[in-house]
Amino acid sequence: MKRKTFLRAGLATLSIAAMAAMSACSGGDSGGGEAGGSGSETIALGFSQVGAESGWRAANTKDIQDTLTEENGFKLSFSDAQQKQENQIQALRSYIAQGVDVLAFSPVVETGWDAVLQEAKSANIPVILTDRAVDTTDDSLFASFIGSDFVAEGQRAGDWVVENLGKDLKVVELQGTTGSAPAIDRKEGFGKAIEGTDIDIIDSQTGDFTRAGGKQVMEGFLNSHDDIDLVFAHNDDMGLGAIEAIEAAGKKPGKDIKIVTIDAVKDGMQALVDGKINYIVECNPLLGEDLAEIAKKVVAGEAVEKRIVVEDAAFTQEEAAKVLADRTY
Ligand code: GYE
Repeated sequence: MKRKTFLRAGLATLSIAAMAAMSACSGGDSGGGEAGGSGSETIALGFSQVGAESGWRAANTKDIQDTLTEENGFKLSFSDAQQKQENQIQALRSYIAQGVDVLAFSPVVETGWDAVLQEAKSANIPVILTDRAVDTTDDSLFASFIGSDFVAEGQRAGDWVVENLGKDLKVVELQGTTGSAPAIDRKEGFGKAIEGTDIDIIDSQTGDFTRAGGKQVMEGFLNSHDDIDLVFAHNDDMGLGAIEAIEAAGKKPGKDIKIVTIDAVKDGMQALVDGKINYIVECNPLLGEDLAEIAKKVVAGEAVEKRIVVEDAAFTQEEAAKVLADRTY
């Protein structure tokens, strides 16, 4: 996949990973099969997914399931938490009880993970975070975090607005899930970009990263404000919901009200090409390959990068038209 920068290697990771490697080799609890050609044991990996809230999430799930296969040396247990933290904690606890070799999850919100992460650590099961960060003071509770820089994504969206749409605008913001890393960070990044301009966020509410949520919140915004210049949506799906609301109100999305979103999934890119969205910052959902690589390393007791930042692109309407046909998700 498109590459990234490696920030720092975690020393704490090595000790957890080394213990995990020992238990993976000695225990018969990992499925026991030989990974094709490599001669190593199959790795039992328990993955707790956020949910199925967006096109991005569907692409992310498919990529993880297509990559962590038996041929690739994995026995994947996968569960969908329906955007509820308690479901994720329950799934992680059940994987710990099963004695998987490694845990991976995309945390729905940032806080509240210390207890379950501590339980994983006590069971010598390393944890890999994918996509979203956790807010913890103890870095030894996870081995590695693979995902995009969400602050940079928000800032890139804001920079484009400042440079291309002018410095005096009234903006409504469709936020992602309250308390989630992408919602917190994209808001912060966009805020930085518009600092010192007359671009004002006149209203901001969560649409929970869903199309239905985006539509509903946008209907409310349109009822209470008649001077909206721009919608900043934290993902494509909420932007697509906003398009429906704007059209239903008899206005033209992309013209009467401009729209900037983040993700660049196929439906979003199509709306960009159709002129209904004005700019999209990409968030790459294809994290499976990195997850497989890091999981193999931690289970083998090798040191891994503590933070892997996935690289993202960004698209104008003209740029989207050139790549749309080749977009696989
Ligand atoms: O942007 C959104 C999804 O965490 C980066 O979650 C992910 C976000 C993505 O629901 O579409």
